[in-house]
Amino acid sequence: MKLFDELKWRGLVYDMTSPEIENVLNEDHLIFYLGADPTADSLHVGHLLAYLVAKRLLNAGHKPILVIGGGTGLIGDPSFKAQERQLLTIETSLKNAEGIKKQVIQLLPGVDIVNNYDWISGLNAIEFLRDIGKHFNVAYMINKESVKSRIENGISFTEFAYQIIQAWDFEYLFDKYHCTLQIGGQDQWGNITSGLEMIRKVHGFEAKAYGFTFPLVTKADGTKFGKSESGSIWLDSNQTSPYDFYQYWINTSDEDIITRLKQFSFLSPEAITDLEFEVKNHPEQRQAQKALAKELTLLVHGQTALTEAMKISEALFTGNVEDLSAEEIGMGFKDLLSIIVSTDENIVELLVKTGLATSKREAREHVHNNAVTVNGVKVTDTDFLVTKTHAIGMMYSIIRKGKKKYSLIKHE
Ligand code: 383
Repeated sequence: MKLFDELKWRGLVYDMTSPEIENVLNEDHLIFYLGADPTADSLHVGHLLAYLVAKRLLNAGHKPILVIGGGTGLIGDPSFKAQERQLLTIETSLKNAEGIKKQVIQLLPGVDIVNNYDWISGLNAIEFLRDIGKHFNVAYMINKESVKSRIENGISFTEFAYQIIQAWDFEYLFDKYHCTLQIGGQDQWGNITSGLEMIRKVHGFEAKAYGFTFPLVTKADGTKFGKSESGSIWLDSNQTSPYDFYQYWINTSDEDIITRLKQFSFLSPEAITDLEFEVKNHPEQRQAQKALAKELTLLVHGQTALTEAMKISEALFTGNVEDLSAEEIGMGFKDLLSIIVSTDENIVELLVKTGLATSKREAREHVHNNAVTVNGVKVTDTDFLVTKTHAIGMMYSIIRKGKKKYSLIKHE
């Protein structure tokens, strides 16, 4: 399949500034760019889609330039944002930019990365207004869908001027590197087209440059993509552990998983069609979810982290938790009901305290029925003590009742 047809098949084409793009993407070798602002010190899975689109273009022979918005991040993109943003300090913007840069390198090794702080910070007010601002008609700027609601409800000149700065980036990269295509999510359409506007004003109407956007990722149940109960799914392993990252994809619904594979995976259309068959016929095996979770965890976190994430998942599934380290338990049980104890405690008491039994009588029955294990070892005596000395890493004890009910005891 040719690049453009594949992007279409994967549901990654939202809009483009010219129908020529199809041919240009299929036949030419372009220099293109994608930008991200360092509003946080890590990218999240929404950004991941954008970098994967860049990777698809790269694999098809186009050359990416990845722009980190150290400069634009200081202004704040108002596109489809309901409210004015809190300004970042220069230190935060540059520090965040470093964090993001590392992740971008992990995703697209060897690709050119530039920080727009390098050219934007040198601009003075007279140059900004005379050399750049003069190319923009205010009516044109006001009419952008991306800032419409803000024009009505309030926008500072700072954020209103953002589109001009991103437009200048495109013109700058066009001029300096012959970069002729900017890609971005559908929210970036207004900024991308402002860039084309500037390129035409400066370089003449015959100047060939293009914009291409991909759609926002949506979920069948209407909830927001990229969030779990504990918040955003970040690429930084300190903010979202590789295990949680892995689980996020594993938990994709059967309804969404094929769409998600098309968008996020590099598996061939044939392989994805095979997985579609599996979802229809053996949904309980979750093969499609596992394939996606594996591929993305490997890409973002590497082989060691993937192996560990799979080990934790497997242990929780089979109940063989005694093989896990304290650290792995901390990750795997993060969202599970857990209680903290400061002394050794009796198993019957703990079964009640953790809600695994509703009464002591019921708790004793569970023990007599051989249904209770502590750290993978069967408990047969109702006088059994759960102790810190026997805890995993002197820190955690895992009580399991029946096949699938767990609770975590943390020893102080
Ligand atoms: C800055 C300077 C440029 C070109 C682009 C930018 C960043 C852009 C922006 N993008 C979003 C971001 O940084 O704000 N103004 O959070 C997101 N992107 C990508 C994609 C997306 C967009 O980084 O749709 C999701 O990830 O375009 O929201 O010269």
